[in-house]
Amino acid sequence: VTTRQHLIALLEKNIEDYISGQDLSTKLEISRTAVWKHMKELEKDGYVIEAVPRKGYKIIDFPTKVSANTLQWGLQTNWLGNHFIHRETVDSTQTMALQLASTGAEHGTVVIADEQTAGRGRMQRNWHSQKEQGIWMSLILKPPLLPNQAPQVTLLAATVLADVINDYLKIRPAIKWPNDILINDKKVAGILTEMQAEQDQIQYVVLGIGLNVNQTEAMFPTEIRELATSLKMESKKELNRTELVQKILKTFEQSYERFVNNGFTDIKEKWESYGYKLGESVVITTPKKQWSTVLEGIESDGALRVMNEDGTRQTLYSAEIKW
Ligand code: BTX
Repeated sequence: VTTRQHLIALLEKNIEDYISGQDLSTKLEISRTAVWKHMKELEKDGYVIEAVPRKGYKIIDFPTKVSANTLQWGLQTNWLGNHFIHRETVDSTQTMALQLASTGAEHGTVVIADEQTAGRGRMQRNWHSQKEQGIWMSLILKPPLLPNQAPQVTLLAATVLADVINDYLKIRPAIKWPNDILINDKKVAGILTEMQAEQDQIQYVVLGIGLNVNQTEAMFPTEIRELATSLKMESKKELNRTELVQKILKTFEQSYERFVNNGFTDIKEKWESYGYKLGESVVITTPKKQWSTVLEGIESDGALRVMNEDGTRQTLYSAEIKW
């Protein structure tokens, strides 16, 4: 814990009251001038601090601006986000994280940006990442898994996002196979997993999460206006991105640890409880044929399980689905 983090913790604990410069100086073991300098730094990060002679200091308002500091204060994780890299603008947090991972960035490193100029989706598609309106972040993970288990990390991330939205906004989202998060049939988040592996071991996974938070409809480009939504559009509430990132990381860390210790069963069950159109009939197209089938669930390797009209079961690793 740095002095700054300690200071913030003390101020937050005393939110109703002033805490004197002397008190802070004793508890932090720094001079009163140093306390004052720290306050000036906090103000630069967007904290509004009131200083009253003979009473002391008090936080009046918290930053809305996201920074590595604000993200770390109040973060309740053990290892995820211990190393935070925040940029106002990048081409893609995914590209940056892959670069960092290839040069040895540690497990749990989080790269996050206010804006991406070339956000990426799957298969060279692009991901629209409006400045300061969403969460655009990539997690560097080194899971003790075989390369063919990597899709499980994507499914895990989808359940985490769904849980956070469900708990925080009391809106139950759906997970559309393989990895879209939908609210009222519109896409609110996407997940992109990329990895580096040797034959029998994953070296690292870079898990990209794009979550639309405070966009209004007009902020989306016309091509995606019909299919995209944001948490604000669905909940009618402006949301604090820092708080949301912290909730996602906390929930992710807990879920990831359960997964590593106990395996995939719980996640599979949870995924299926959010699964979009499970039990319903859809039309599937593969390069060879097109047919109508019922979605049943997922397999532990992330494949989609369907039940055909003739009663046969089938697992699909990739398919074009008409929803
Ligand atoms: P995807 O290929 O499933 O989705 C991409 C498609 O979704 C696009 O072709 C477009 O139709 C639609 N789309 C684009 N932007 C948005 C948006 N903001 N909201 C809803 N729909 C949209 C999903 O790929 C994976 C996206 C991962 C994004 C994260 S952000 C942090 C990290 N960095 C990075 O470059 N990518 C990941």
